[in-house]
Amino acid sequence: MVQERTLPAFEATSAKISKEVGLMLYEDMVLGRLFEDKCAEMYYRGKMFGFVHLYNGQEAVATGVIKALRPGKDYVCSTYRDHVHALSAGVPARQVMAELFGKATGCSKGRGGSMHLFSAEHGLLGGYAFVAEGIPVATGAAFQSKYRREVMGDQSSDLVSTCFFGDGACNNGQFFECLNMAVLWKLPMIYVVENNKWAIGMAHERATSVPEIYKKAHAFGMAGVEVDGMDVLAVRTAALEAIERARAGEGPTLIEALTYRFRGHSLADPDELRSKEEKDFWFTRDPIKKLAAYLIEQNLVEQQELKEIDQKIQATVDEAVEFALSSPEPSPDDLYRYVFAEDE
Ligand SMILES: Cc1ncc(C[n+]2csc(CCOP(=O)(O)OP(=O)(O)O)c2C)c(N)n1
Repeated sequence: MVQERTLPAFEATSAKISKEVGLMLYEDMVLGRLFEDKCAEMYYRGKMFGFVHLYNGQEAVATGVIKALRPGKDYVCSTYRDHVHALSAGVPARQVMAELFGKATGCSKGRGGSMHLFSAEHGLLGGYAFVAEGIPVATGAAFQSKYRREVMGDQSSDLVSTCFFGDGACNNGQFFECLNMAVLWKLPMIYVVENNKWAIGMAHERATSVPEIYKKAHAFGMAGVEVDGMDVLAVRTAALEAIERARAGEGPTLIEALTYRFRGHSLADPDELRSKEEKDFWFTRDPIKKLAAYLIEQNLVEQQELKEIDQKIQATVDEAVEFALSSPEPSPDDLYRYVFAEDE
């Protein structure tokens, strides 16, 4: 096991969250967790096809960043590990589940599946199967946002673009090219590296010359911060600062969130390469338990309220499965629909 990085210090009370915000963050993380636990069950029951990559353990990153954005306006761009980003962006659980089942009622009309969730309505620019593929897409979205305001005079164009990707993506050329352009043009862009220490079976330190990814931002003159990716309040605080910077026209930020996936790379991965010692270490940092403990300790909520949220979310997830199961398959007559943008 590689020596764990020392987490940056963060005082939770400095986030000054209200009960309402605390419960909103808790609910969103529980939705991500329970939704994906159900995905695993459905995958092994043969309801989903192809690869399915779960996000269990990393929920504080999606929730901390996306719930700080303006829902349905700002952009969210993901990878093949995209279910929870879609849920945090507001895509209804039933539409995400139906997409995983390949049904016509899915958010990508059953054409995308697990790795290609998309929703224009929710600002979700897509899940992408190629490593680092979303980085130029999100950077382009940030460029058009700025271009509309500054060149076309649309003052209402102040959208911020966020892009989530893994540590493995940071050794890809697109990452460096986009960082350069984003700083050069001061784009309203937030790059969120979810450093979960592994790229399938490749340990980050074995493949990377400077393992502290946030430092690479500094080479471009970009703000780069590291954050405890298992602490939703720390992530939210870093995200709010980055969003403010982006909207003020002061350019992009790179946030490196130190996190961990609780399951194998995909549901087809027996997860034999990571040591038990390492996994046990990270299980104790479960972001949902951490937030629950904080909310109770601060007397913001009672255990019973959290339990009721858990039950409500479980019902939402169960309903999503019912919806997906009873939804129709895409019709062969529609094979050529949605190929061009003007097709509705
Ligand atoms: C361009 C490209 N090369 C290789 C792959 C095969 N591949 C799929 S996932 C993955 C690991 C990526 O790891 P990371 O970026 O750290 O993200 P994580 O899976 O940890 O979320 C690789 C190499 C791919 N999908 N795309």
